[in-house]
Order: sequence, then C-alpha cells, then structure tokens
Amino acid sequence: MRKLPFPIIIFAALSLIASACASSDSQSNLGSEADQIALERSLSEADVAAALKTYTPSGVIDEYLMFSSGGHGGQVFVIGIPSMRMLKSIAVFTPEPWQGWGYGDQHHEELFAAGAVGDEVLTWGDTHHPALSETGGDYDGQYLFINDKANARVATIDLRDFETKQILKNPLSVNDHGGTFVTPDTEWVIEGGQYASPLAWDYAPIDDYSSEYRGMITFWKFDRSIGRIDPEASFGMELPPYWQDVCDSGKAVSKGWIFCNSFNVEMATGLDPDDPDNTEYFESGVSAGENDYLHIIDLDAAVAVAASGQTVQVNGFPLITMDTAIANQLLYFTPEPKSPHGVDIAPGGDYIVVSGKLDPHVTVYSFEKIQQAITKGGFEIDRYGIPLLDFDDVVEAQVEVGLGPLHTQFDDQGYAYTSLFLDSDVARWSLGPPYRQDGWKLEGTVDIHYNVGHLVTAEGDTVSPDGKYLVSLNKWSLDRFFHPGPLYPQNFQLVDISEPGPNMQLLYDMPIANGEPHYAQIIKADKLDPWTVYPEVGWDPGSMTVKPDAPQIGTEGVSRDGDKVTIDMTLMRSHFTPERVTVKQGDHVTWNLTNVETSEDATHGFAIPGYNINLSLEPGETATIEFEAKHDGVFTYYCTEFCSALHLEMAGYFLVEPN
Ligand code: RUQ
Ligand code: CUA
Repeated sequence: MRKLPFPIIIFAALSLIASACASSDSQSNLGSEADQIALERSLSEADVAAALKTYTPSGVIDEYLMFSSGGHGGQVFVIGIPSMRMLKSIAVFTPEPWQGWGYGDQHHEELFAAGAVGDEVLTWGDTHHPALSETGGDYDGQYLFINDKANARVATIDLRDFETKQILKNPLSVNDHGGTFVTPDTEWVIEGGQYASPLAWDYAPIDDYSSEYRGMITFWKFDRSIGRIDPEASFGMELPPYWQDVCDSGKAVSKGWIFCNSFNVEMATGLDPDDPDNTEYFESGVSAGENDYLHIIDLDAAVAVAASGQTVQVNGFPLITMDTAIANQLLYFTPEPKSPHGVDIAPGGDYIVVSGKLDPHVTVYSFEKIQQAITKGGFEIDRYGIPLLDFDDVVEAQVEVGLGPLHTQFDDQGYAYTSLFLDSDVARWSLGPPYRQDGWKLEGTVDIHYNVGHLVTAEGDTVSPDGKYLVSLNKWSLDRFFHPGPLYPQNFQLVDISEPGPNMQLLYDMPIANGEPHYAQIIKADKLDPWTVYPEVGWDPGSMTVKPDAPQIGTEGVSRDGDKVTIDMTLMRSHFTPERVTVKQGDHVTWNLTNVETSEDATHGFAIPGYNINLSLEPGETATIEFEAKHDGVFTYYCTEFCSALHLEMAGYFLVEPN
C-alpha cells in the first residue's frame, strides 16, 4: 500500500491553510509543492480541504460503498465514498454487454423470462429504490433489492458476486414506486404501487375509476436460506386508488409497521380530450385538495390475516381486500400536507417524516401518538371506509425547512437532512427529544447544483446511522461539467456533514453519465465480503452451486445426437478448448463453457459474431448458451477480455456448413 506521500500532502496543504489564515505572511510557505499547485490551479483553502477529504491514493480502498439506482438505465451503480469512484454497474433489468448480461446466457434468459409480462420479455427497467438487506435494523452486506417502477418488478442481487439472481413481476400492478424497502430483519421486501389501475393488468373504463381502479402494496417474503424472495409465501393488500408514493418500513419501536405517503386522494383522472369542461391536467388535479393521506399499515397483523387465508386470489396471488383490511384493523390514514412526497423513519423508529412538495415544512408524526390514537378509536372514515386518524392527535412537530422538500435522511448527531428541490439546497434540521433537547429547528442549509431529488447519508436508513457523509442526488447539472450535447449527466454531490451546527461542506461533484439515479444507500465497506473468484470451478451463478456436468479440463469436446450438437468448452489463458467447432446449418447448438481459472481477475469473454452471443465468464464460472445455427458461414469466436499477453490468440472458428 502506498502510504508515504499522504502525510506530505497533508503537511503541505495544512501549511497552505495556515498561510492563508495568516494573511499578511502568506509568502512564507510558497516553496512547498502543494502550495505551488494550489496557486497555479487557483484552488481556495476550501478546495484544498475538500481535496484532502476525498483524495484516495492508489491502492487505498474507500471507507463506504454507495449502491445507487440507475433509473431508466435499469441498473444499479456501485460507487466508492469518499473518492466517488465508480466501481461497477450491476446489470439488473437491462442487458449489459460488458457483463455479458442478457446475450445468450441461459440463466439470464430465464431471469428475463420470469420478469416478462405475458409473452412480452422486457429489456429495460426504471430502477428507483435500492434496499440493502438488514439484520437487527443494520445493513448486513448480504443482499440488495431494487424495484422497476415502469413495470412493477423487483430484483434480488446477491452481494457475494454482485449479480442479479431474481426478477419478479408483480402480479397485481402495472407500475410501482414505493419499493424496495425491507423490514429490519429482511423478512419482508416492500413494494408499493403508484399510478392506480385495475388490478392484475386488467382493463376497466377510466370513468369507473373509483370502483375499478386500485392502489396496492405487496409484501414479498424473503427467504434468506436460499437468498431469494419466495413468491408462494408473499401477499398483497388492496388500497384505494390514491397513488401511493414512497414507503418506508418501521424499525426499532415501530418494527412491524409500514408507512406510505400518497398524492392523489383527489382521484384526478387527467385531462379528458372528449370533455371540454375537464381542463385539469394531473399536475393541478392531484394537488387540488389540501391534504393527502399517510398510509399506516400493521404488517404483523396483515401477515397473520394472510396466513389465516383471509385473502382472495388475484392473478393467482393472495390479496387482502380493503374490506378485510378494515375489518381486521390493518390500515389507517392520517392527513399529510399538500402534495406530499417521501416518508422516512427516524433511527429509533419513533418519528415518521413526510414532506409536502408544495409546503415549506417537514411534518413529523409520532409513532407513539399514532398508537394512542388507534387505541382511543372513535375515528372518522374516508370514502372507502378506512379509519382516519386526526392530524392533531398524531403530529409531533412541523419544521420549516425551505421550498420543495422531498426526502429526509438521518445521522448520528440527532440531525435530519431534507432535500429541497425548488431551493436546490439540502437543509439540516434537528430532531427533538430523545435525539436533541433543543430540537425541531432548522440548523443550516448547503447549496447544491441543482434540483436535488433524493439524498443519502452513510448507513442512513439503519437504526444507527454513521453521519459523516451525505450525497445529494441532483437531477440537473447545468454549469457543473463540460456539457456533452443536450443530454446532460446527473450530478452526485458529496457533502461533509461531520461538523455540528449550521455548516456542511460540499466536497465533490460526480457526473453520472449512464442513468438517472433516484435513491441510493451507503454501507460501510467492511460489512461486505464478496468473493474474489467463484468457490469452485464449474460454478453456476444462477443456482449458486457447482454444476456437476460443467465442462472441466479433460472433459471438453463436441458431440452430436441427430441435429443436436453439444459443445463442452473450457477457457483459460490463452485458449479455448476446443478451438474449432463445426456444425450444420439448422443444428440445435448447446454450448457449455467453463472458465477454469482460479486466479483473481482472470475473466474471459466469449463472443460469436452475428449471433448476438456475448458472455463474461469470471474465474470458475460456467454458463450455457443454446441457439439454432441458422446462419451458415465461418464465425470467429474470441475472448473479449484483454486477459493476457496472448489474448488476441484466444480465438476459434465456429464453422456452420450450409444446407
Ligand atoms: S421518489 S421519482 Cu424515490 Cu423521490 Cu421516485
Ligand atoms: Cu481470455 Cu482474452
């Protein structure tokens, strides 16, 4: 590890800071190299401090990892903090050629097929909310879940190899948004809906909106022993067509409860081209009323109700109807301020924070007061019969933070941080007791650039956030970078939040060039223990076991049974075995490949031109491709990874004899 230069740089930069502070005598340290560089590059004292806080020397590993959604790029990005170096884009819903994701590998085709809608195989997704698996309310570094808002799907990623293992289509809903969020021990992965529609992708005229269109929330049961969601043990709950937005899982004192905000209690149905009297766009229709409803769901009770069979089958999936939810006291509402967004639970589970996009306050609900109000009873009900808790009974505080508040995160000092979309700021405010005695007030803001959506703090969704760093996930980058044509990158801004009080320091801008990230989570890097190579040669990442008939050294060959040809191939530096494969046009080809390497980073690729086949085989990995040899000709397969000095020689001939 390269250690020596670091103290020198610190010393040099400190001397610069010292010299800048002692303004009259600022010439004395100019001899140092760092001073000289700072002068030449016109770096301010703050710039130098920011550089020192983020600079990560070659060979030094970042303290934290951020897992960020990639938006409609359909992937998950992994970024080191504080260096803001991108480590990986994990392929999820969208084929990704570098990882050979979705270009012939059978296991990938099965995953994509499981996420299909009817016979429509989807090749993109809109990832929004990544959720790291938790144990006891803390990230445990084992699994990551992510939703596809566009098509209402959830995916499971195994953090042993950072690969997607499962894609599930929600049987109830066309789209989702309030997912994924996990319960404190990851028994349940939450997926809330968004734009109401008839359940099960059915049709109903939009004039029947109030009777036929529905919201939903789905509780996916996670089975940690197999590292997969078990759809058979999962269930949904029918909700009014109020456009459920973002959800969060209760933790600590509120463990077993789920909270979602909503934003179309008005039940607007959009501008009607056939009705001259209906001139209201959704943008005004859904915020016409003063309030929407925070949804409060007793998950533990819902699990018991589902287990007792009080469900109906919708698209073959168990659903708790609204009537059953009401009869069993599973669901409550309470008013939220105008056009709410975001719901975030404080580390102790005791406070629930909601923002109103058109209200300059954050509204903080008390879980204890919610419980008291439920016990007290005597509710009003909403138009679907759902009990409505009185706002004044359950609200703990409202703090004015600025314009366009969206999402909130927490630290270890009793502060909360709320993104302000319209102000392009992040606001720091203090939680009240037991976090801070002098709480419920704005502490300070930091400018960001520009239009922040989500924000994330280190370990920010756990019962014990670390604070220290915050990343602002900004939608617009405007003047921050060279503008590469009219499609601009997003901008992630790293902020130092370690100093108490009003000040937060912006440290670094990172352009995101391949997606529109929504949410992210930041985990301590030492909580992860990913594999360097697969545990055994012949490992199938689909089943996460060794495949007994995977090609091994000595078992390679080509065999034929009628028009079925099977190829068993191994890959190692710097050759394929076999190097020549001959088939007849129209043959059905099954091609099994194993990378028999056991050395770290010795990945080989496998590409066949003209057949849209492209694999990435990590050390030990086996894969199978199956296809019809429909094009005759000579196809030169080769290794796409520059794996060795003789990488160019890692090639072979696939000869398809014409009929
Ligand atoms: S929400 S637009 Cu997470 Cu702000 Cu999706
Ligand atoms: Cu193997 Cu290049």
